[in-house]
Amino acid sequence: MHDLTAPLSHGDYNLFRSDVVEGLSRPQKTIPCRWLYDERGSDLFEEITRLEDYYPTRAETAILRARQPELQQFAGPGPILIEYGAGAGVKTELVLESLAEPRGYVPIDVAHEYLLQTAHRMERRFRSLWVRPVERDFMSAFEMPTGMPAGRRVGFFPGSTIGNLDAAEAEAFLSQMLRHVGPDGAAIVGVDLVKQVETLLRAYDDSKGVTAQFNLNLLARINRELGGDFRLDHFRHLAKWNDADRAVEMHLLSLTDQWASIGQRRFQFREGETIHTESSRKYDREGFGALAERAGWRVSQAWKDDKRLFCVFALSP
Ligand code: AVI
Repeated sequence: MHDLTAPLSHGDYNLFRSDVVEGLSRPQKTIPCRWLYDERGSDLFEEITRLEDYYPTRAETAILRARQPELQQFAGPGPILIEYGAGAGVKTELVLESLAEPRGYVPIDVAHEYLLQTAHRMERRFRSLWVRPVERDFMSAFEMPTGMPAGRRVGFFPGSTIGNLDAAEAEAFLSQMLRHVGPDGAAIVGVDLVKQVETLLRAYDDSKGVTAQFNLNLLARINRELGGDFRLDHFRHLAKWNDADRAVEMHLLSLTDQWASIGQRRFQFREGETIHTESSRKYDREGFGALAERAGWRVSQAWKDDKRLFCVFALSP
């Protein structure tokens, strides 16, 4: 999901512009969270994952490390790992190391540079591994590459990225993953858990202000790439808990009555009005289990960290 380098293609430019214009025309202004990840946004997100206040990356890595023997047993001998939204592939090495003689690795991401870097790194690190990067948005419908070696296919979706999908998207994603791995396959999915609201809000409004920069960078990107004239100092980052959706939401709060333009289009903002830029849904075991079941999976194992902040689910068809 991380767009590392490339300037927007014509098609992406049109999509970005129409998503922003359409989203800012709604009663609750909103911009899809995928646009947070330009080069600067991707760098800021990597910085977030290293913050003390942002616990999910640390907790998930600790689980994957502690459960290496169980992961190996779950995946079986000679598996093929399929990683959705591979990005920089930070946790990939940890999982590939756990597996017994993995035969293949298929990283999937829209970020060309990250994808190739990760693919090459894994090829060098695991000499006999069959590696085929797939440059696709993991939410689009697509097929696995041809010529995959025989072996159990294991889908890998770490980082609680599933939390950034709404219920329908999450179910569609899990269904497609099941189609990709087939009836003999498996999946490993990292999911952030519901917890004290205070802990959640600290993770999404960190004391160093990196998440605030990450969120405000979206307005800088609109100014730069779409010719907008947003005044960044007239907006503030806001993280809030939506109890009905069980999600932490990021918003950009207008600090004053103001107008902003994108080309010929003008948008009015009232003081206190917000642009909703991301939802990060949190689950419990039952809630995620029910979602997985609707998509044709069953929970085989659910591994939590010591503080029960995060859960890695092992799913079977
Ligand atoms: C990528 N995704 C799982 C992150 C999350 O926690 O929802 C994105 C993020 N937004 C703010 N901080 C991190």
